[in-house]
Amino acid sequence: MHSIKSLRLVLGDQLNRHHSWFKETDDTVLYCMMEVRSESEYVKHHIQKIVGIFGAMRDFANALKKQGHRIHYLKISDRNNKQSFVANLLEIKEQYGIQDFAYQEPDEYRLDMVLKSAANELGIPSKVHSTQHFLTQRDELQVFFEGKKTYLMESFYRSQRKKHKILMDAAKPVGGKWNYDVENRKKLKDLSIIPEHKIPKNNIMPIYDEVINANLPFIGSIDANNFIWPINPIQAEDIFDTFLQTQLPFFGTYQDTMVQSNWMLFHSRISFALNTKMLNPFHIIQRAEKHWKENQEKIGIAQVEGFIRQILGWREYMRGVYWAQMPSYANKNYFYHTRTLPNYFWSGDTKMNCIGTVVNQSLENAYAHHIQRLMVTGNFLLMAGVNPSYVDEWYLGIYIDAFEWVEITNTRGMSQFADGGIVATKPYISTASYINKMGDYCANCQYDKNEKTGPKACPFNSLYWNFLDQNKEKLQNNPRMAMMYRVWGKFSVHDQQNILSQAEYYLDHLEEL
Ligand code: FAD
Ligand code: DLZ
Ligand code: SF4
Repeated sequence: MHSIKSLRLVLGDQLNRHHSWFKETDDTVLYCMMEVRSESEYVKHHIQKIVGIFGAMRDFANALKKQGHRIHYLKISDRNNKQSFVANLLEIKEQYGIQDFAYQEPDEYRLDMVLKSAANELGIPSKVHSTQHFLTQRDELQVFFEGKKTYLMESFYRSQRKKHKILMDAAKPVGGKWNYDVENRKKLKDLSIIPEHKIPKNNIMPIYDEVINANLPFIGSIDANNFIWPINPIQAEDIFDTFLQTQLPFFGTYQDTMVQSNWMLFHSRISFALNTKMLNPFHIIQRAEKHWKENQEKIGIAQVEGFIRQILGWREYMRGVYWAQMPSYANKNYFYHTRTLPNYFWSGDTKMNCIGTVVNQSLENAYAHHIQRLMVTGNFLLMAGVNPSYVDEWYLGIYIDAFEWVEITNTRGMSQFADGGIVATKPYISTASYINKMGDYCANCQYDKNEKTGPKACPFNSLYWNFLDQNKEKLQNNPRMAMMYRVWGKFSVHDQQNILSQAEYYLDHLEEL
């Protein structure tokens, strides 16, 4: 065996087994991976997120070892673990007499800074490599929208469809339309069509015990004997295979539906595997397109286009926005919101059935589907005027798929409109009417979905009109908001006063809702 010369760092969300680094073994290269407090404490993560990332990292390291690669793996419980990337890297350099260092582009601005300065501190030549995961470069979106104030996802998405020849019929979109979103708005009435879901049952108890012994802060619950998230590509592919067979045929149609008794519906639940790079997005897109082509009698174009748009469009777009806008994006607060996050976001203990259901489900599974994140929790926090930094902290901690590049752009941008309209063309707010139209929460709620005022009035109703009223200057010239301002203008002054008083009362008693 040759002596080690080069050190290569692999982060917890860089578990790409097909990376060119791993094609051939080389005795002079040492890979290092580390479970560190510094990564586990920057927000209070869900226990399933911590344990899931450590589980997937360990599985990845074992697979590399089996292939013959040399690995230095630091577990959270190891005595010689200095618990930060920089301190561990300095120690490893001395221990092995390392002469050069390489790492893959981190997806997070904070870590980009940390690793740049770590590379300096090491005082040896260093190199940054691509993660070979995304379909676009970090700065591709910025170049695409050069000089523009808003970044329209749809135009970026179309350019990606053409560039990668996805769902294309020569120069035209397959089926004649680029986007079938208008067909994706059905409420699910027949619950019997919800398919059996594929859920792994990993025994992850040893890692859970180590995390508990290390006293890492966390939120949420876990069944560590039957851990429900994939920890390797085989399990992730298995979930995706099942999705193609049973959920994709309904994906687009019921994308925005909400059902109290089912948290998975027709969603793929591959975001954790994608964001940790166990799955490759291009491979997923190609498999979805191929599966659709072979099963067109069962799967309509609206279903597959809706799914592909999320990955080829939204996911790449959000990453591009992140790198175009960071670090200033993390301080954006267009409405100057200052309130703190109500305690029931940590406990689920609220009279609002929609919020209670989504928060409890999130604490239990580290997951909520898109419309729950956007139109239940996000909608409420925006209308309640909660400071976007607290909102970010909650979303970044609670979801298993939450990594800042895709969390902050969705939360601060799409959901809280804190960027003033870079990502979204209007704030995503609604009364109970939308929540009731798309789901079944209102039927079991202590509040009345139809009331705007009075002790039983649904808080979403008065908060909605109050939000519009309070932010008139910033929003009334937005063409997409014009109709709602016209409706508000038709309320009598007396009714407007009552609604605004009701909202004021709710905002003063936010913790009691
Ligand atoms: P599916 O509904 O099956 O969609 C398939 C895939 O498309 C997802 O796995 C995901 O990779 C991609 N996708 C879908 N919507 C988006 C989107 N808006 N932005 C980027 N990719 C998307 N997604 C994250 O991956 N991490 C986050 O931290 C995150 N935070 C969010 C916060 C808020 C407030 C909102 C409104 C959305 C957030 N999303 C986030 C986007 C989306 O909700 C999740 O990607 C999705 O719920 C993951 O579940 P799934 O894999 O079952 O997705
Ligand atoms: C989220 C996370 C956690 C909880 N722990 C670790 C860890 O101990 N070691 C590690 O390499 N990565 C961890 N991660 C993921 C990183 O925070 C992730 O690499 C960054 O968020 C960059 O996207
Ligand atoms: Fe939510 Fe209001 Fe419906 Fe209750 S009535 S579930 S608070 S939207």
